[in-house]
Amino acid sequence: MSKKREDPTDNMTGNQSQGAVETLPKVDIPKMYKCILLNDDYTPMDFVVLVLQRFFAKSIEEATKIMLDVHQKGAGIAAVYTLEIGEMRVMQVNQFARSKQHPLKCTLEPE
Ligand code: TYC
Repeated sequence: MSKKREDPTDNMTGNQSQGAVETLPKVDIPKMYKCILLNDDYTPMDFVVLVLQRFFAKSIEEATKIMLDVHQKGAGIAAVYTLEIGEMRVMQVNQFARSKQHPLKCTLEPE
């Protein structure tokens, strides 16, 4: 079994009036994953901005900033999600790029 993490800010109600008992937190925080966009020499900048807007719900300003950052640094974080959502976004982006014959690649990385 994997080790579960817990939210220390949760469960802070109901047990503090007597001052003596501090219960353990109850709620697990899911492990999070970064959707990483990789730079390449061929995918048009406009297409990367469109991908960030369509699949990662970014505004045009945010999307442009992230795209330029990836263009300059080689890679960058598009968004952070739980495993299931992250896997789905990565597949959607790679499939969309492939369908338009762009080499853009998105990968998933544990946070
Ligand atoms: N480097 C690409 C160009 O000059 C633009 C680009 C940006 C491609 C970000 C991929 O993830 C990427 N057209």
